[in-house]
Amino acid sequence: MSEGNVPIHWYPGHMAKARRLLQEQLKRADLVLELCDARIPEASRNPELRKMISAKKSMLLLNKADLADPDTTEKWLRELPGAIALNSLKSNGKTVLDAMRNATRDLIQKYESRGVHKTVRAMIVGVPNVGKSTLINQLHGSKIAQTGDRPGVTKSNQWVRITPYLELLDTPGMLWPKLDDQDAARRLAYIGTISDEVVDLNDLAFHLLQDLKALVPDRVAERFHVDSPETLDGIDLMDAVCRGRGWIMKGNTCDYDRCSRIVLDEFRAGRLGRISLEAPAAGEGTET
Ligand SMILES: Nc1nc2c(ncn2[C@@H]2O[C@H](COP(=O)(O)OP(=O)(O)O)[C@@H](O)[C@H]2O)c(=O)[nH]1
Ligand SMILES: [Mg+2]
Repeated sequence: MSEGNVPIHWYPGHMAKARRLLQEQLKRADLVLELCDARIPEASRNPELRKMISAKKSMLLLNKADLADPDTTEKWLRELPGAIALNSLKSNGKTVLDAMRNATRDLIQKYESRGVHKTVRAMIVGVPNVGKSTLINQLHGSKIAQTGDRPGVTKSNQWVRITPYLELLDTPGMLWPKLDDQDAARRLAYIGTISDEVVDLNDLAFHLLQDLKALVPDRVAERFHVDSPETLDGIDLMDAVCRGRGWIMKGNTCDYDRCSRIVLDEFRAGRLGRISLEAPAAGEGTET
């Protein structure tokens, strides 16, 4: 395998269509819930989407907070007033529903004063795989939106009634056409936002190991049975991980494909513990 950088070209054709649809649906929305990933609250916010929703009332949710370092999430919440940290798999949604009610109180009162029963329409937006459909299911109390641990599961827009006063719209995840920052692109790929079919998994795992080594060397040592990972660099680290976990092929060569697949899977499943890859200001993640 090479140690070079394999650029990520990631903008699937169907996203242009998703964008147009979203723009159309936005006209009907009273409120927008923007989901980002609590492990990478910067890289997982789509600047194009933010521009599109800038004229709307919106709320930011840091989802998958159960996988992020709690202290770093606290820092993000101080940095982003009004944002809510969430585990969509577990939360009963009360915090989110209360916040939505507060955000639209004026609107509802305006209608009520005219004797009109107003149904608030809220759109859930965000990059792929961030947990939009899971949140809808949690708020609805049943599996009404399809979910899956890969991008592109939600194809069409589905309005879902949550209460007599609230409807939610699930939307397909949106990426943006141009991303100059390859580090940010990689972080999005680490967490499964960009389809694994369009990225070089060996290159991705190679960089993920480098990042993890810098952030949480002890956990890398423990999980992959590597002595002093902080002293190893690049391909030497990947080799040590292969040997540590026994991913060796005939002829005593390292099985990089197997290594890459498992390293990514284990990171995504939180097997290395709660890790934030981005922190406010300093720009570096921290560990618990
Ligand atoms: N650990 C964790 N996993 C979550 C959370 N929310 C969603 N997921 C998982 O993330 C994957 C993508 O969820 P999905 O709702 O389909 O994402 P969408 O593409 O934004 O609609 C699924 O495997 C979910 O089970 C969360 O808060 N914590
Ligand atoms: Mg979805």
